[in-house]
Amino acid sequence: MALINSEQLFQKAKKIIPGGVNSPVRAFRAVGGNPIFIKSAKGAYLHDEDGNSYIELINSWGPMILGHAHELVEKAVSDAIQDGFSFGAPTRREVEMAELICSMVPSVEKVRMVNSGTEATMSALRVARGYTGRDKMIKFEGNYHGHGDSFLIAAGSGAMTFGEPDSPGVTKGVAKDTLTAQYNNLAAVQTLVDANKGQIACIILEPVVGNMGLVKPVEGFLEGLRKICNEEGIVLIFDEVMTGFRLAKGGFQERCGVIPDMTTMGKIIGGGMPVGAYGGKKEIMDMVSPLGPVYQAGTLSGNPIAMAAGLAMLNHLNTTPSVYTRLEEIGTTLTNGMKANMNKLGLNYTLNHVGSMFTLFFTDKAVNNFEDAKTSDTALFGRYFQAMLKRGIYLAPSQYEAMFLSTALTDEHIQIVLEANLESLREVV
Ligand code: HOZ
Repeated sequence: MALINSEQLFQKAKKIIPGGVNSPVRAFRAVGGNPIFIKSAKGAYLHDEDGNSYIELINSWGPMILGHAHELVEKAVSDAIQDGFSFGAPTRREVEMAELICSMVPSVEKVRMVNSGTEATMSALRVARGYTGRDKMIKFEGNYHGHGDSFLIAAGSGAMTFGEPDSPGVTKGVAKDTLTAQYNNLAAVQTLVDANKGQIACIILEPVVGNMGLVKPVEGFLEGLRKICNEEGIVLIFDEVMTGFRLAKGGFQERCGVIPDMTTMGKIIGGGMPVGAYGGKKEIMDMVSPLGPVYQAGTLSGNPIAMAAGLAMLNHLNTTPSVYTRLEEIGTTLTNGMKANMNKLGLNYTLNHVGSMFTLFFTDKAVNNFEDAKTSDTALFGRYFQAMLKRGIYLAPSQYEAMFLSTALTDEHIQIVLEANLESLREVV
C-alpha cells in the first residue's frame, strides 16, 4: 500500500527506526502527538506529507539563514553535482572554504573540515587534550555539544528534553574526565579549576546557549572564562555550531569580543548539508595529523557538494551586511511583539532573545542556567506548541530548544506569527 500521510509514515517508521526518528527531538514526545513528515521546503515555508504548509521558525536548527532552498545555494549544488559526488581526495573548494572561514571567524587561523557538529566537538576535545597533555575538561550543565561520549553528561537538547542528561553507555572512565559547572557561574568554574590544578585541558561552552532553550551569557562570564584559561593554560573552546555565522558573520565571538582558542562549527557552513569544522590558533591546530600527532580523519570530510553549498552561503553572508541587519530587525520585531502580546494577556513569561535566536520559557523566573530553565511548565509548552502548529507555525518541539529565524521571513509573516502567538496563548494558558 502506498504511504500517504505523516501518521502512516510514522507507524511504519516506528517498526524499523528506533522511536520512528533519526534524532530524538523530532519524535514530538515532549509536545504530544505524532511528528510531521516534511515533504519539501522553500523560503519561509515547510510543506508536509499531509498537504499542510507552515511558517518555519526552526530552519533545520539554524543553517537556513537565508530561508529554505535559496537560489544561490541551489545553483551551487546543482553545478557541483555535474562534477561528481565524493572523491576522498583534496579539492579546490576545500581551500576556498578554509580561506573564507579563517577570514570570517576571529579565532580561526587554521581549520579542519568534518561532517557534523558532533565530530567537530569530539575532535576539538582530542586536539585540546593532545596540545595540553591533560585529560579533564569542563563543560556546562544544559549545554549540548553533540552526542560524543564525553559530552553526554548534564547535556542539554534532546538529552534534557527526555530527562536523560547523563546517558547510559558512557563509561565511568570517560565520565570522570568531564567536570560540569553551572552556566553563568564563574565561581563554580574557579572552584573546579582550583581543585584540578594542571589537569584541565579545555573549557567548552556554547557562548550563547541554544540547547536548554536560549540562554545568554551574563556580563563578565565569557571574559572571566577567558581570564581563567589564560592564567591556567586551559584551551577555551566556543561551540558555535548554532551561533556561528548567525549572530554575526564571525559568530558570537565577533559580537562579544571574547576570542576563544578554538571554535567548533556545524551545519551552517554546509548551507544545510552535513558539515562541521573545528579551527583555532595555528599552534593548536598544528597538533592535527598529518602535521602533528593527534589523529582525526574522514573520507567524506570536505565533501565537494557540501563545500559548494557552504561556499555559496558563506560568500553571500560575508559580502552582504544587510543580512545581519535584517536578522536583527526580524528578531527584535518578533520578540517585542510577543512581549506586547503577553502584556495584553497579563502574562509574565521569560522571553530570551539574541539576534535571530529566541526562546519563550513558560516560567516567570529569569533563565540564566539549567536550573532556571527547568522551572518551565513543559506541559504548557506542549499545548502552546500544538496551538501554534494548528495555526501553521512550526516551532522547535521542545521547551529546551531555541528558534532560528531566516531572512525569508517578511513583515507579513511576522504579523501572522504574532497573531498566532496571541491566539495560542489565549487558548492554552
Ligand atoms: N538542539 C539540537 C541541535 N543542536 C536539536 C536537533 C537534534 O538533536 O536533532
